[in-house]
Amino acid sequence: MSKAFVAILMGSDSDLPVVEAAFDILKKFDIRFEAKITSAHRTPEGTKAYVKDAEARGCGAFICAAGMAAHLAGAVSATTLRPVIGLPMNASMDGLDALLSTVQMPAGIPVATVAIGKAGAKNAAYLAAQILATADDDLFTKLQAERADNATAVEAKDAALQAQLNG
Ligand code: RP5
Repeated sequence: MSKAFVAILMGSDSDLPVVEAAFDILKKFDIRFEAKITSAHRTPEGTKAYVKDAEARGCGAFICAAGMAAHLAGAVSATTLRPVIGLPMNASMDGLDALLSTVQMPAGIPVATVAIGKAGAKNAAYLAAQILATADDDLFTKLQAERADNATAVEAKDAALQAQLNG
């Protein structure tokens, strides 16, 4: 089990079905995580208090999922020096509103923004894992092994395709 933990914040329970894809990746790598529904707009004080507390308890990276005028990741980044990963949700406008709200941060307050939707949720978890792995050799080795397995799986699929095409 990893030492540092990942804090996953989401603006609404309506984000949960997509955010759960991040839970699965973190579980796969035995990374401790917390998840919390909290909003930059609806519960601004609670969001700030949680981030400060999580930081003090050893949070190594924050993942912030929000849709529409998505300010959660930016608000969290304004509150902490820990890395913040922004996950745009498709709550309206195919998620483009959330993508731009999350990615277009002013200089000095960074948010590492991943793709809209489930691929983004998975990549948010992978990126958080890679951040934690800078100080965790066991985790680094697990990530390396998974990359190798992925490459092997793609090569096997290609071999099957070539066999099908060439008889
Ligand atoms: C955002 O507004 C949330 O992150 C969610 O994606 C979107 C809609 O929220 P609900 O109206 O479904 O609670 O703050």
